[in-house]
Amino acid sequence: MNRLYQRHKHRKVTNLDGFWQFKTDPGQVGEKEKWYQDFPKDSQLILVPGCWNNELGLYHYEGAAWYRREFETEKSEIILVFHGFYGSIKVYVDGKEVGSHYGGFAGYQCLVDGLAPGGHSLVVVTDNTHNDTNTIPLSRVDWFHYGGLFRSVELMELDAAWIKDYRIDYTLDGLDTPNQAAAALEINVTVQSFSASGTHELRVYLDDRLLAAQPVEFGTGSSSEVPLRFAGLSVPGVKLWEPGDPNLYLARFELAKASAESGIEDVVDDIAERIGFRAITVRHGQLLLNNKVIRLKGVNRHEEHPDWGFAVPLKLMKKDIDIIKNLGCNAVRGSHYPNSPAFLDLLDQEGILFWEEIPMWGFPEHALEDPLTLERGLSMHEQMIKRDYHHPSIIVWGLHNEIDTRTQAAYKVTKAFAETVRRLDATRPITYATMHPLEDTCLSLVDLISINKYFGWYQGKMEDWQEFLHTFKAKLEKEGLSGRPIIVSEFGAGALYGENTFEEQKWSENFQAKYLDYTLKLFLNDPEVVGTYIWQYCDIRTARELELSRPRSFNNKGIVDEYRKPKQAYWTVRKLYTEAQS
Ligand code: ADA
Repeated sequence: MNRLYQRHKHRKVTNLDGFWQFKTDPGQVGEKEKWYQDFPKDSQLILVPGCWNNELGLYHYEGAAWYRREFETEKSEIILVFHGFYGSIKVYVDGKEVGSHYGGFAGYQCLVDGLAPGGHSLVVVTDNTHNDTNTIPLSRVDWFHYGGLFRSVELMELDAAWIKDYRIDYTLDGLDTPNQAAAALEINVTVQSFSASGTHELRVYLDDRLLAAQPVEFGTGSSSEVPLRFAGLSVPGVKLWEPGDPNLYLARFELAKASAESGIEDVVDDIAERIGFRAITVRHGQLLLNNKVIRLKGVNRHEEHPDWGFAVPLKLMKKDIDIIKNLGCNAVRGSHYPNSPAFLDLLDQEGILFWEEIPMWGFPEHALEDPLTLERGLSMHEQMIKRDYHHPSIIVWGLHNEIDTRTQAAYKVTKAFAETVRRLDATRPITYATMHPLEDTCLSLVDLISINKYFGWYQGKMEDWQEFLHTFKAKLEKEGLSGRPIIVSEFGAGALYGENTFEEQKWSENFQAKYLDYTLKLFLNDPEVVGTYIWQYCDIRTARELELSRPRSFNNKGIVDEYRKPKQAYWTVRKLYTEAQS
């Protein structure tokens, strides 16, 4: 299940999940041998959504792999939606290439036109190969490069015209008086005609109440796009979205044509988007939600499970949220890539604050200097914001994680990212997670300052955190940045589930619990630290590059293990987070 509410009543959507033909292509011969026309006879069946590395015998496979199935359409214009894959994708319908895309965590929508009604063949090749210079992510990451179509695939059939794009913006007034908030909405919509002509109407509903409507004139002949703007739509008495009371509204767009003969209206297309009204601001060193100071009590979560890879089932997503809420958290960082749309819907429903970022992890200077890195990073930010802009749970965009922010190259990339993200979304603060806080040259570019550090694990002792925070704040002051709120975006220690010792030795549950008890208390008592994200929620598989420093080939810093069994630290953190004020 990909979304948790009905997005279309009129537009026909068919789920293409299930068994597809599948063949890996380690020798990269598929294109030459035209597998998109003649799929190899010796293919196997594989389940979509899924990651091929979870199939027997394919654990280590990294490279290209081909998928094939058939579909039926009644319409000539369709969209094939690939909700998630790792790396790149190329799509072929009836043996012809119809689209390609790089970066699969935010999905890909492939518009195909001119199809004859009836059955068609669909072939895709997706490739999770990485390098050390310009793939995002690079080869060296601290998670597993699971390949494949790991989220649902859908077929959407379009009528003579469709709602191509929309964006709902709002400002809020009266936040400080209980139940008196009023929203002023501005809505932009683009509709496109393939073969429609004559007068149509575009209507906007909010929870089934008609909010506004505008006529749309499509010219005759070739495909045309019409932009529409609805401004100054006021909604009094809105119920705000916040943790503990996550009120949601359903905005719905409908494109209709009045039929001259019968006078009856034909709905041509429709789409719904769930929104929440809330304001997130940074002021005087604090983070404010709906004008009230909020502390982020969070965990870092990888959307991963050893049996499913990134194809985490909805039931497990819900269980993760239950475990995280039970921990006393109000925040999750989606380390280190855009999460599944279903998980974001769950966060909206459950009132959890989310940090979303692109998978740009650990880039060294030479990779930051590569022009393709910048181009791909910018495009990934655009894809992520376009897909997820309306989720009220998302309160911050993360530009990147642990790149070499001591360098000029990082400054250039961060500045370009910051400008693009702010242009696309002026409503949310931005940040990135730095591993070089004391030498970082990019901090002035973002609204929130986020630190990843592991004193007492990789270096020094846990007590070094105190001295470090002191020195870091002095640096911020010297650079004129002392008003910026600080988040500790990663801190933690590894523990093997079941390992308990009298000694305080690394990899034991008791050491991890002690570590988090000490560090979390320190941060929760620091007025300049507005948020903490423990590294990490659950144990995860790691990439081959890091296996030797990671027992079991897992990153074991989870406070629950990979099967979500709690370690001792879970209860330590639960006590501290539950007692701390939000
Ligand atoms: C980094 C990184 C995480 C993880 C962590 C660790 O901070 O951002 O993805 O690798 O270190 O466990 O060392």
